[in-house]
Amino acid sequence: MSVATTTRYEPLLLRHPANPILTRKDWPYSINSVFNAGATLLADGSTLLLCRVEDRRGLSHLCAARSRNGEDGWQIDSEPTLMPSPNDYPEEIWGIEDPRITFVPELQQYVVTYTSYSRGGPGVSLALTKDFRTFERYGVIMPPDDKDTALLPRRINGHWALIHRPMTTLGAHMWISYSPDLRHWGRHRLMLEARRGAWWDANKIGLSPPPIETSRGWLVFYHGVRHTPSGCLYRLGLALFDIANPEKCLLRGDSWIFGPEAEYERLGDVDDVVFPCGYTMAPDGDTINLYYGAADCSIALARASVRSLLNWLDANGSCERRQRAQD
Ligand code: BMA
Repeated sequence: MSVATTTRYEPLLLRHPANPILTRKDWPYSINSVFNAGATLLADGSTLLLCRVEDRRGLSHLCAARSRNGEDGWQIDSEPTLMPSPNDYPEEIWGIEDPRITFVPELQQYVVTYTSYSRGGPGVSLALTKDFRTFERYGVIMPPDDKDTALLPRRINGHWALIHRPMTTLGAHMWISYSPDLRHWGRHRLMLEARRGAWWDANKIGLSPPPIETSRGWLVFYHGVRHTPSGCLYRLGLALFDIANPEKCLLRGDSWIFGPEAEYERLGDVDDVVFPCGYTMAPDGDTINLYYGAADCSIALARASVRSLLNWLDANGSCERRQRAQD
């Protein structure tokens, strides 16, 4: 049985020495903070981050930053790239947050899913773009309370598949839903449950970046939220899902693989948060750049090898059925 006591601690994610790579000081206009960015490679090989920017009222919008190497030399849009539009989309009255980007070859467009925040709580909105300059908004696709979403890059059995995290009386678990047209969603299935009790991922989990397609299945980073007397602790875990049937969990690690340790992760507007919303894949097909919000204040970068992540899951993961039995 794989238990944490027999798990050798290996740093699977390596922090970039220049972290944090983007802070409010880099911004061309006055903001409070920048964090939780979606990420993608553009056609010319450069990296685009769609950053969550919180203004000095406390409301968030999205702003694009582009870099040739994904590490430095960021060109940041001189004004917000996607602002909340509460007149047309009242669900955005308190801002838009935490985007995830999926390039969809069938549509030849990027699909951005993001949190729209209003009196009803956080909901899920979707927009399409070709260039991150103009967007076609589909509006709210999952009503509140729901967040932490990403679209899979291709249809599964003829339907689009969306991972999301509705809050229900059962708790905050990851679900997957299907759609013929990206607007109408159904066939909702529970995908991964938060554990209970003392576990690091008890009670509340959510998808982090979009799933990574590998030869072994969909590799998923998810965040777990531990409630402590001094606040919440956001850490990252790993799971693997069947490629043809993504609601089927093949492996799930017991321990977290990344948590707040560096000062910029431990101290900020919200202490002790690492919150990735995007990754890019290097030309070697194995190295990923994981972009994460640190303490709701800045954007940081960590590198990982997909092969090492899968090896770690083989050594430290177990199947979902056994997880539930342990609960
Ligand atoms: C989550 C989201 C994230 C945020 C985190 C810590 O619920 O709102 O945007 O980074 O809390 O505050």
